[in-house]
Amino acid sequence: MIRILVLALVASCAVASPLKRQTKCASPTVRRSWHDWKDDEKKAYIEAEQCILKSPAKTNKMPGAKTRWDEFVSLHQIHALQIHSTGQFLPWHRYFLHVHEVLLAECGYKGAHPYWDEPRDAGKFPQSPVFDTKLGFGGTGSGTNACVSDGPFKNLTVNIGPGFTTQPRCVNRKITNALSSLTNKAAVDKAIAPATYEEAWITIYNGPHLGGHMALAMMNGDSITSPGDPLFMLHHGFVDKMWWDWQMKAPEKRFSEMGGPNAQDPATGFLEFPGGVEQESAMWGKPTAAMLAVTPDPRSGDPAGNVTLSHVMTSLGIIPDATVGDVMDPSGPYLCYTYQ
Ligand SMILES: *[C@@H]1O[C@H](CO)[C@@H](O)[C@H](O)[C@H]1NC(C)=O
Ligand SMILES: *[C@@H]1O[C@H](CO)[C@@H](O)[C@H](O)[C@H]1NC(C)=O
Ligand SMILES: [Cu+2]
Repeated sequence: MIRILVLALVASCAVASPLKRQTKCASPTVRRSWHDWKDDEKKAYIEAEQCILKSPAKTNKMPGAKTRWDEFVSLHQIHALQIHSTGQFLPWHRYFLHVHEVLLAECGYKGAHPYWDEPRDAGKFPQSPVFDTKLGFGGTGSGTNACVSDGPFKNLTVNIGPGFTTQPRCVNRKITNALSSLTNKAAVDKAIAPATYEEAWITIYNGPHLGGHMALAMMNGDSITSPGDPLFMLHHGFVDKMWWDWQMKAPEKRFSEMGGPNAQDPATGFLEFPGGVEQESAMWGKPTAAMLAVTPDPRSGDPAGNVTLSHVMTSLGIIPDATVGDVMDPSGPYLCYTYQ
């Protein structure tokens, strides 16, 4: 039933969406590491990001969102307690990057989504081309708020966060190179070693995913609104690639293997923090009534407490909803990309 509703929604939205839902993936786009991009490719991507940051909000559903970028960050804020430390972690962030692809397309961008092959720079993050001030994201922030003060994203305002608040603040980050080895090849190999999805989402989550977040402290390392920093998209491109690399070790099985809880266990909350949901809320507050009013049921589409392929993911109207099944194989008709 849900499936039929989703398909109907897709059909009705197909004309408005810049990326139409296809029935076949004939020529997948290729996601490459930022290291391997040509200058003009980097320039086109950065300009599209700047465009999203400056475009006015469109859906008017996200509390506190003033720009298109804010709406995107708000989507993550609203879902924060069901997409971290849960089985939804990998499929939801894969869908989230697809929402980002659509926003890039709205700004005229025609290239592929990037990722950052972090193992190449582990142990020497500050030297990475990712932090270039012209063809990158600028470096570590400066001043008391660690505002990014060089490069294409200096002096830009994000209205979503910190935590569950909506207060204007600068794009900020703080690089701690000593932590960057947490994303090295040995760490990645370990993260993608487990035999089952139920183990692998946890080793990816706790391993290089958290390691990169700690080494970069994007938006004050805020678990709720870190996508405010455009660099998040390169880091999560890398996280998505780790899932893909794990899947590609046994594609016939792993493009349909799903599991893990669909909501945080209130007693545990975020795996990376002590205490449960209630105690952790001291760090970032609680979702406001306006946020709760648009927060989907974490079980949507699942028969019980674990994530299944029929789990429905929503972007609250930015793009049509999709199921976890839709995003399992990136080179399938819904996403149509591959990694190099
Ligand atoms: C930074 O942004 C503020 C507010 O948008 C603006 O008034 C100011 O001129 C900008 N500063 C620089 C150096 O661009
Ligand atoms: C969720 O998955 C775990 C691990 O396989 C299992 O033990 C548990 O019974 C499942 N819970 C539900 C409600 O299906
Ligand atoms: Cu996230």
